[in-house]
Amino acid sequence: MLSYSSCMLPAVAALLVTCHALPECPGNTELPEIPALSQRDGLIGQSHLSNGFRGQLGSLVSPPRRNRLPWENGLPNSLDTDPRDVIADLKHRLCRLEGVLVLNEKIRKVGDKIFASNGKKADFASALGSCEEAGGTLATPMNEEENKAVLSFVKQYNQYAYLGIKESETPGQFKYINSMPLSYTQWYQYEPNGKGTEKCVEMYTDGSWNDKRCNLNRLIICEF
Ligand code: MMA
Ligand code: CA
Repeated sequence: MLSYSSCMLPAVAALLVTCHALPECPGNTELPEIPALSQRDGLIGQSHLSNGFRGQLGSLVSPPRRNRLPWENGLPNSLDTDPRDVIADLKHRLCRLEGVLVLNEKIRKVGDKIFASNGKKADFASALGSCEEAGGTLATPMNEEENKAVLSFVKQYNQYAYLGIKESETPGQFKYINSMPLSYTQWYQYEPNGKGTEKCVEMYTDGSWNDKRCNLNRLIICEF
């Protein structure tokens, strides 16, 4: 039998993929509200969602989209069968979950990235493994705003953290875990200085970076 998570994961994954093109959470004020059903009538038949996405939802919800009948207005969202309402309901529920996680300081959202920490410590390989097992990777700040978000976890747990950066075969040259060259750095003064002996990178409690041996215990911060 299919588990709840195996049923929901494709739909949620498809939803997240298309999230950037859809209205965001209320409270993120730069983005528009979800249009009322009546305003959306003109969209029938020209949905911007991919065929694959509609196909996935089609297997979960039926009948195909139609306008609500007058007596259906005001039904709880949980009884919606129109894919547009199903999507709006899923978005609403995701927004509420994210709100709880932000409020409880479990996650930081920066643009499309979500940073999270479980407050635990591990060596570099184990930390990376934990992040990947959860569907993410090690936190890899690529601009000042992301660096500050990662720093806020370092301060929250008062622990240095490993970043998703490693030394390349060329000593002193560092790259992202996916082998791409760094586009943003925040080295502490005179760092990196390990010259091939410190192949990982830790973040200090002021947000600056130090190349460091990979076998130490450092805070696990992931990005998703
Ligand atoms: C330690 C170690 C290095 C760092 C220096 C800075 C002595 O080595 O943390 O990675 O560059 O301190 O003084
Ligand atoms: Ca160093």
